[in-house]
Amino acid sequence: MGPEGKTSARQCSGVRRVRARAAASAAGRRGAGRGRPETGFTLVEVMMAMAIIVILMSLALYGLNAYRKRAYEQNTRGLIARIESALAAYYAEFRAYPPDGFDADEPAVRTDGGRQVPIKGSAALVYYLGVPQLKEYEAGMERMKRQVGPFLEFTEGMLSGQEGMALEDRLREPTTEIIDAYGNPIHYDNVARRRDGSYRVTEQSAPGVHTMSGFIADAMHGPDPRAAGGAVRPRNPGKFDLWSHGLDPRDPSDDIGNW
Ligand SMILES: [Ca+2]
Ligand SMILES: [Ca+2]
Repeated sequence: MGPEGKTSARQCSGVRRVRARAAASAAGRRGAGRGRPETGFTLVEVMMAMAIIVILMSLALYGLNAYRKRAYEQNTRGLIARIESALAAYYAEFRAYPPDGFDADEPAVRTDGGRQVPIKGSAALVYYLGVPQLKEYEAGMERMKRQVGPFLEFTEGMLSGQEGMALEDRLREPTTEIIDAYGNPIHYDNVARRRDGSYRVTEQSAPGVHTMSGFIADAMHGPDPRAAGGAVRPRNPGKFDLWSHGLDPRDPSDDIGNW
């Protein structure tokens, strides 16, 4: 036998081995097919897939909640910044910030529409910033009046009131308050300095003290964030304090103020 014959014999035996392996493999598959179906999932596989779906869904929900929480907070910070700008424009005209209705020596009263109604807190701001005001001034020997404002262009979503209530009706109502992104009233305290050196500061821990409509319930209302050790101190002495009770009205740690 020559070298060619040897090669041929090796090739033949190689082919036989391949065929034998293929046959064994086919038999194995048939054997497996008899044990359980080839398609479908085991209970463990289904449970694992469901667990993964639950984990992904809870992660998405957590992300959405965190996003909404941030959006509400930013919205409320933006609202407070807008009120601050409007108060600066009011100050430029009157050389004082609007009265808040808490200080006996500086009453806050609405005089439009033939009614004289006391107002307080952010309800006072709705009037002084959202409704044109008359400014008295002297021109030579004469006392003149001119209309100034509104200093803040309110939208329905910024004000309390019933669903569908028009903006003009909200602005006309003396109990209408400015509401934060959480639907609760913004707090306003004019903390101007009196001649005797004291500040016009009022603790706003009880809802009846500072809201006109009382729609925020006692149980839902937190302490004045400026109160500490039995005393309440102005955060912006000589100016004004503005704040929201944030996501949790009872927890002072998430309050949002202009300080
Ligand atoms: Ca005050
Ligand atoms: Ca809070």
